[in-house]
Amino acid sequence: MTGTIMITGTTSGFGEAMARRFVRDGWRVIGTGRRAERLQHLKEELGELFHAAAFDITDPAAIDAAIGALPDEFRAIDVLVNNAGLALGTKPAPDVALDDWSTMIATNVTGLVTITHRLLPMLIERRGMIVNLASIASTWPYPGGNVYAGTKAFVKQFSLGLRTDLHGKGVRVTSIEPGLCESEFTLVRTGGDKAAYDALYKGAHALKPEDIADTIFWVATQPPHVNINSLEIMPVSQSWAGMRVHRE
Ligand code: 8X3
Repeated sequence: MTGTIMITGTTSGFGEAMARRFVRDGWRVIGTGRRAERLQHLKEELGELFHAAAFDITDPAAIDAAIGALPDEFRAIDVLVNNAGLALGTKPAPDVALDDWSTMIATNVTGLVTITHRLLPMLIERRGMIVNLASIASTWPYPGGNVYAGTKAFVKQFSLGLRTDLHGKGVRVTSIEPGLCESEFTLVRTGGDKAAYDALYKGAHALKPEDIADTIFWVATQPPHVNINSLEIMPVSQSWAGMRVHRE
């Protein structure tokens, strides 16, 4: 089984690993992201099955232009993977700059919703599929998660809501909820602090982007009557913390 898949945010991490995974099995992949050179490198590596569509997910006109400019063989999209997203910082809410919150909402929520809305008619017509990258933070609060976790709770619930509204239309929708994974995501989150990055992953045997790419490949290649609603995935080393009580 193959088809055409659009994966947002393929310039690093999960998205880049997914582009490789799907091309390996003969899918046509439209990879998106802001960093055109990184997309160009992927294009050189992956060849004719990969189309680089450089745009900023927070710019609706750029989304429209990129979709309008797709080459003929990439125009019929079967699967949309909403992977583009970011976390900025792990400071407690009172210490976070409002701009950081706004940036996360613009990408993780507004950008995701905009491109989904744009492609929905085609995905319905083609009885296609939407895979949304949520997070363990969708469900489990942790200190410093604040707005990042809020955006991911939105993504999870939006996925379930979409699936409900698409009842009977043959469109599959999945929420993928990864935990600790070693990728550029954390370098962005720490503002490029390599020492904090190294400390977080030291001895943790975190998930790798390829683990998530393999999982999403499995989800997308289930028979058409099977819908994986949601999948939460952690490394073995990660689990839940207990409740806290503050005492006066
Ligand atoms: C982020 C997951 O475990 O790094 O979506 O907070 S975790």
